[in-house]
Amino acid sequence: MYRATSLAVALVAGLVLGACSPPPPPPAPAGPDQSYTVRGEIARLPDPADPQHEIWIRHEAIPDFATEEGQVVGMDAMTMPFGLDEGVDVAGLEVGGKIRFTLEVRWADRAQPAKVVAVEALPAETELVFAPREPAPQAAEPAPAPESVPES
Ligand SMILES: [Cu+2]
Repeated sequence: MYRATSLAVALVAGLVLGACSPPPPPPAPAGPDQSYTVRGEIARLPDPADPQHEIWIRHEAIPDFATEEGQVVGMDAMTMPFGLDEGVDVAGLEVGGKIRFTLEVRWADRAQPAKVVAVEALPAETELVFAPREPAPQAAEPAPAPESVPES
């Protein structure tokens, strides 16, 4: 009888302890491989008909931009499309507007590895610098414009 009782006590204690222990944490959402804070100017707002939900931004250089292998190669200033996270409200944004944005890179997302996850409007008088990330080495000819999209 003593045995049975102690077993019951142990079981109850186990249940109580079990009830008090915190539930296992949910699997952590996978963080980005890299995250950058970049400034730029909106070149084109997302087209509601575009399933890719892309925003075009003329961005300043990103000197610490790294490849999938983690090699820092930098990115010059250019105009290019980025995926725009569904949670970002574009209501207050306009083409030509100056912004600071958070760019998250997830290389596993082959279709759209670089996504803008936050956008903050900057004052119109903000002076942005659309120069290459480093001064070009002494060149005989002027370097071509860094933009990937010619500006008209
Ligand atoms: Cu770029």
